[in-house]
Amino acid sequence: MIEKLNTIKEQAFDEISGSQDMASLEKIKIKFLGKKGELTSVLRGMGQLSSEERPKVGKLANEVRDSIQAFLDEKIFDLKQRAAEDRLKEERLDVTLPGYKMGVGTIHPISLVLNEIREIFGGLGYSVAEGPEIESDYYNFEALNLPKDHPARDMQDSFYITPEVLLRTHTSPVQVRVMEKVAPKVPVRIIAPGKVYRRDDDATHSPMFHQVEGLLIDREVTLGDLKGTLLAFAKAMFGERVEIRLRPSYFPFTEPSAEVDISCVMCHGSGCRVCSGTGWLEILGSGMVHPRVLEMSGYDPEKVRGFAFGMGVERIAMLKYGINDLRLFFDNDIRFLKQFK
Ligand code: 2NM
Repeated sequence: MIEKLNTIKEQAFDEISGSQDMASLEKIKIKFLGKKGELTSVLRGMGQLSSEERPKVGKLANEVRDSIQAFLDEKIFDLKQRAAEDRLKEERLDVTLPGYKMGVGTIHPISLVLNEIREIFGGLGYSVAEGPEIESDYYNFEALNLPKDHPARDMQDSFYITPEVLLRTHTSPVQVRVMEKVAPKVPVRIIAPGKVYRRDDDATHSPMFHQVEGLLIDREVTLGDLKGTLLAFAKAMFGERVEIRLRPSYFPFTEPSAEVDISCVMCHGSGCRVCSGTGWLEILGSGMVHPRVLEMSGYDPEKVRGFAFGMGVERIAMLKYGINDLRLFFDNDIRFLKQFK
């Protein structure tokens, strides 16, 4: 019987060594260790043994079973290990290969110009203020010296949500909100960039466009300060050769008021198609803040003065980049957009 057990062990080890897959290992396990396996049949015959032999044979049978099981486990572990290594080799990635090329977007020309305006006025000590695009009649009109029956309200036909709530027609309400909050503190130096809405829609007017308005309040502020500030802005935006001129104008929220022109970016003043032969291009509106506007927002117009200005960002971008059609900004045609890098 001892012989038989040793033979079983040898045979099992041989077969396990020669096996290359899990299925055949499973068969080997059943063949040697299963309920109807070789080892079991030897154990069944143990009844015939003498009481001296039985413990010895029993001990050996246990050792044989354990060693076969251990060798099986070892082989299964090896097989799994090899399978994992094979998979790793097969699925190997060369992480040094160049990746897929991603299309990189470009910044919209309006955003480019907005960023540049923020940068220029940032350098002059202005900070950026923002406010809601849905505004009350009070902030959009009333507080800017435009009472309900004022004829100048016709200049900016608006999108109304209720009779008292509308889409802002300019970013001036942002300036009013700031003045209310900080008055009577001076100096105030802010720009208010953002989207504004007017009931206009043709080749040169869009119902939504972008504005930047600026406001400065201090104890001594003059029209000369306004002109110097706007000249510095014009030169930074369009080049050092640029000159400006102020023409008298009217806004309800400023007195006096002025339109500001720059010398033509195309012909530098000699007259061409772009400037209709005048040598000048209008770029913004401006003026000294009306005393009533200062007063309504909590400032004493006897003690402080302010200047303010407002520009259309689309118009600035068209002049700066030589764009001749406003609608190009809103068509989202990438052949247009990708030219701005
Ligand atoms: C313009 C022209 C002139 C302006 C006035 C104010 C405020 F709030 F201070 F009264 N903000 N912006 C202003 C003045 C805007 O845009 C063409």
